[in-house]
Amino acid sequence: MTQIDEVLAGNRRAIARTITRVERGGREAHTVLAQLYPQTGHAQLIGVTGAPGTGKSTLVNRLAKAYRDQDRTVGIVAVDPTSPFSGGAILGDRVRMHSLSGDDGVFIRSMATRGSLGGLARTTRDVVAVLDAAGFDVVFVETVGAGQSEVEIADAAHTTLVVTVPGLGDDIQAVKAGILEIADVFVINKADHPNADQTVVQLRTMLNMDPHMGDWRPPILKTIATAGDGVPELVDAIEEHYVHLASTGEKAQRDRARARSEVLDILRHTLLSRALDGLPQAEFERVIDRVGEREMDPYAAVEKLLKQKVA
Ligand SMILES: Nc1nc2c(ncn2[C@@H]2O[C@H](COP(=O)(O)OP(=O)(O)OP(=O)(O)O)[C@@H](O)[C@H]2O)c(=O)[nH]1
Ligand SMILES: [Mg+2]
Repeated sequence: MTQIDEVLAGNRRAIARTITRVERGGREAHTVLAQLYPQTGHAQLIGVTGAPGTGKSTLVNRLAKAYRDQDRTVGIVAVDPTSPFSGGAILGDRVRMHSLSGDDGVFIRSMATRGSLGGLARTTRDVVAVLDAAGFDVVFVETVGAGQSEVEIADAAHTTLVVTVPGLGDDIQAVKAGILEIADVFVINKADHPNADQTVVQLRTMLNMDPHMGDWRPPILKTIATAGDGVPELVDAIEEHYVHLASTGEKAQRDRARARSEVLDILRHTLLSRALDGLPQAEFERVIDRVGEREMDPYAAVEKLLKQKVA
């Protein structure tokens, strides 16, 4: 059996090794993906994003258990996490009885490689593709909602959960980061803290003012991830959104949009690396210096670099 066959058969060691190969990027990663890609497209992809410490991992642990209770297998990709996945250990006893660790139906992978070769969003998608091909029914991608790549990652999901906590500050930040637009479901976690209801009202007001709202109105749900409160309702909301996507044809649209942005993304990286390939670093730095000194404008610099490349 080749390693690819073993991945398709769900062999955990093969999956782990293949993810490592994919993360390294380059030609070898491309070969792996070429073989796996035809087998992807079956997993339900759920993005979970939000400010640091809002309880995303705790929530994903809970959601994963809920899906396991439905006999669905779960892959989890945590991008650049500051707090590790517990595998269920920090959760209550009731849950610990069937914690995630040791469950063959769950595969957890943390990606600490910020600024990886092909870009974080690129690598994350490839890792998700491995888990998809390996047959996991549901794949969660947890990202700290801050920058463009996080938005891109969330964009690649069927359903994106935006997690906030009670308090106005975070909500304003969420809006600033452009995260409001990507939310299919809002989660106000840590609803055991005061002002949760107030936050719901504030968020609803903001949503009602949003002119871009389509025919899906993102629900706002309160959860206490540590206790599991609100998690069944959250699962229902995710499933409702997934059914909505399928029944309105939006799923096909999103899948196509995802294919387009993937191809454009790879094209961009490929063109850039071709343009820089074989160009001496010193030469590149010299041009940058001249732009810095205002001896050359940045457009002229690019023309010069491209010409040097041809010469
Ligand atoms: N009071 C309370 N604490 C919570 C709740 N959910 C999570 N926490 C706690 O908040 C802390 C952060 O939780 P994580 O799940 O690691 O949060 P995260 O968003 O994944 O954090 P990063 O990955 O570091 O951005 C932990 O100490 C959790 O136990 C909740 O509903 N209520
Ligand atoms: Mg986390």
